[in-house]
Amino acid sequence: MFLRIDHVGIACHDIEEKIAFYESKFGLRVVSREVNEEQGVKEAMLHIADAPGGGSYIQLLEPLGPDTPVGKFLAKRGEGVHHVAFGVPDVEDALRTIGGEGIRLIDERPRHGSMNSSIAFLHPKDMGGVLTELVQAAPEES
Ligand code: MC0
Repeated sequence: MFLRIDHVGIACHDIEEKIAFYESKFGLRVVSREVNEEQGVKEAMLHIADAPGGGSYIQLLEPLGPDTPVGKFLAKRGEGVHHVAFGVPDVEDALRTIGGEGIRLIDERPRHGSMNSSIAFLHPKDMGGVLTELVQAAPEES
């Protein structure tokens, strides 16, 4: 079901500072930036590699406010890995299959994600403490 690791989401207080860090230390390149109001984040995708069904990225996440998923995470745990996202061929199919396994779905239906992907989250309490995201890349990227 999982094609690749699509991205690792990293929560940070200052996205510009973290972009500069990854660019200067590792030569990574920002390929997309977006403010996603629904998810309460400002985010940037830094390309790592091309992979089956899409790319593979580091995603930097700065919260739009304290009462957002990333804002609450930063207050509780500080900066660090916020979630792991797996590429899937079809996010609705994946949700049906995973829901049938009794794993709690945060999203019953796909939402808008980075670079026009379709995304859905699985609850960390049913995923060994790891907030897990499913990503279906936008058609032109596949
Ligand atoms: C919270 N918890 C986590 C966690 N966030 N555990 C692992 N990883 C995380 N990222 C744990 C808390 O420590 C707590 O455990 C319990 O879950 C409840 O947390 P809470 O702080 O009370 O918060 P809730 O319950 O209101 O919300 C947690 C939940 C939420 C995961 C349901 O953050 C959510 O819906 N996340 C999905 C959306 C999201 O994260 N969006 C931002 C990225 P204890 O043991 O203390 O009870 S958007 C994105 O990434 C998009 C742009 C994209 O990829 O394209």
